[in-house]
This record gives sequence, C-alpha cells and structure tokens, in this order.
Amino acid sequence: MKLDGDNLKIVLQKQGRLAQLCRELLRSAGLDFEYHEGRLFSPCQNFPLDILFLRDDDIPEYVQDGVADLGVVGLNVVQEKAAQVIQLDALGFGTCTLSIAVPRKSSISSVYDLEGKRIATSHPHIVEVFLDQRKVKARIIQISGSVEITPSLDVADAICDLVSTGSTLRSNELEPIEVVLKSEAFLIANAQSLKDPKRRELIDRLRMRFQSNLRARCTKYVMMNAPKTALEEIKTILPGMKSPTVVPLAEDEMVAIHSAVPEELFWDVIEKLRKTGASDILVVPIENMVTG
Ligand code: PRT
Ligand code: ZN
Repeated sequence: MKLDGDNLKIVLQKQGRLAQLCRELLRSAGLDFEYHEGRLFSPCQNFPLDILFLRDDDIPEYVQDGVADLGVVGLNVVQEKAAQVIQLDALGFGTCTLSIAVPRKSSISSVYDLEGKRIATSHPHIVEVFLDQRKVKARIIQISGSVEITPSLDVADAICDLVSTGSTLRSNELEPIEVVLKSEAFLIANAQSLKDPKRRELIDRLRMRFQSNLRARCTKYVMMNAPKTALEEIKTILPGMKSPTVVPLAEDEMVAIHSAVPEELFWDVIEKLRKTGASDILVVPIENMVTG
C-alpha cells in the first residue's frame, strides 16, 4: 500500500484500550474513513489524511522518524520509548497512573525501601530513570504482561504497572505506594512536520477540530426560565464563562437564559440556579465547541 506523499499521516493504535477511542475522536472531528479489523491503512475520504493502524509500542518511533506526521498514544509509551517527538495535546482519555505497588504485608512502604529489591515492570526505562533520580539501586525485571502476578510467584518484591480502577492490584493483594507517572492519551507530532507550512496548516486544522470536540465533551449547555429580577444574581452564578444568552419570553417578567457550563461545576451551578427561582432547567450535551 503506497501512501499519498502530500497527505498528512496519523498513526493510531490498531487494537487495544485506545483504539476505539482514537477512531471516535477522528470521527467526531468530522473525518470519514473506513475501518475493519485487520486493516493497517485507511485513507480519509474528506480530509487529506491517511490513517495507519499499529501496535502502540511502535507509534512514538514512527512519528519520531517521520513515517507519520502525527500519532495518538499514551504518555507512558512516549516516555518509555524516550522518543524525540513533540507532545502537542493531552486528549483526556486513556487516563491512568504508572504506579509502584507492593504486597499488602510487605515491609516496603516507600520508593527508598526498594534499595536492593527486585521490581517487575513493562516500563523499565521510566522506572530506571525514576529510581536513578532518587539514588535508589534496585533490580529491574522486565516483563511484558501480567506484571501483577510476579510478587506472588516470588519473581519480584514490587511492581510498577499501569493502574486505572485499581481492581487488578486489589485482586492480587497489592497496594500502590508511589505514583511514577500520570498518563493519558496524547497527540504527538514529528518536529519536521510542524516546521513545514503546508503540513502545519493541516495539523492546526485537525487540532482545532479535536480540541473543540474535547472541550464540548466536558461542557453542558444549560437552558432555563427565570424571573427578570433574578438575572443579575444568575450571572454571578455562572462565573468565568462568557455572558449568558438572554431571550425575552411572552410572559413579560420572565426571561430564558442559555449558557455553557463546565461539567465539573455542573451540579453546583444547577443547585444555586434553582435557589434563584430559575425553573424548567434543561441540560443538553454539546457536540462541538469552537471558540476564539
Ligand atoms: O497491542 P498493543 O501493544 O497496541 O497494546 P497494549 O496491550 O500494549 O496496550 P493496551 O491496549 O492495554 O493499553 C494501551 C494504553 O492504554 C496504555 O499504554 C495506557 O496509556 C492506557 N491505559 C489506561 C492502560 C490502562 N489504563 C490500564 N489499566 N493500559 C493498561 N492497563 C492495564 C494495566 O497494565 C493492568 O494490567 O489494566 C490493568 C489495570 O487496570 P485496573 O483497572 O484494574 O486498575
Ligand atoms: Zn503495547
């Protein structure tokens, strides 16, 4: 399969935790492409973009070497591969921590107790740097999967692995003692591609679409009716946001108020609004939010 030289190239995980989320991100940015299992390459129908699907471990190097202009991959993989790429944007999914954990009954309670101990991990480079910075000498045992069972097999005294819900640690009677890295999916770029004006323009267009979608995901659109007399108070409840849209209603002393509300403030804002006399509060998801 020959890639079109003028098209931008992005490399995504083929299968795994980030694969579907990456394809959803592209689709929500209005990009139209075919995907079916086993496919390694897909041209985008409505944007000059070719999509490559690979194992996540290879993504940083492909971007570093310019095989692809862009990639989406966990920050943990970028750091583990020590790839020379530009980290453009955190994408808000695939969040996890790379954490050191030990058996519940272990005497190890901090990274400094690891001196002379064995630590199993699939992220040996990150762990090595972390221990070196703390001047702790431990034996790093590189494992490619099921790191969590190594202490019970007496292969290691501690592990350093990715944790999201924590249930894998709990079911293996391990407890986290130190966060080595907070990770999430990142949009990464090849440095040369960013310097090329034509490629840069396409990259900026894609970033704008991704960001407007990510912003929308953590914002709700709130509509309500309120007495005109409550308007000033309502404006103070919607802090740090652009001034709300106020629409007159047939009923003279009432207005309709529309505003975007960040998800993390959402319930707090709704409760305060109700106290002002706001009623008929409608909340709708936002698909895209283009600002600036
Ligand atoms: O085949 P390929 O090489 O592409 O994929 P992979 O098997 O190497 O990676 P994959 O698909 O498992 O994960 C891809 C990326 O998702 C990782 O590099 C992280 O950036 C991110 N991610 C987020 C995670 C997790 N959360 C996660 N919980 N990756 C792995 N896990 C594993 C962890 O290793 C442990 O086994 O899930 C288990 C712990 O989960 P909890 O929920 O029990 O804590
Ligand atoms: Zn992998």
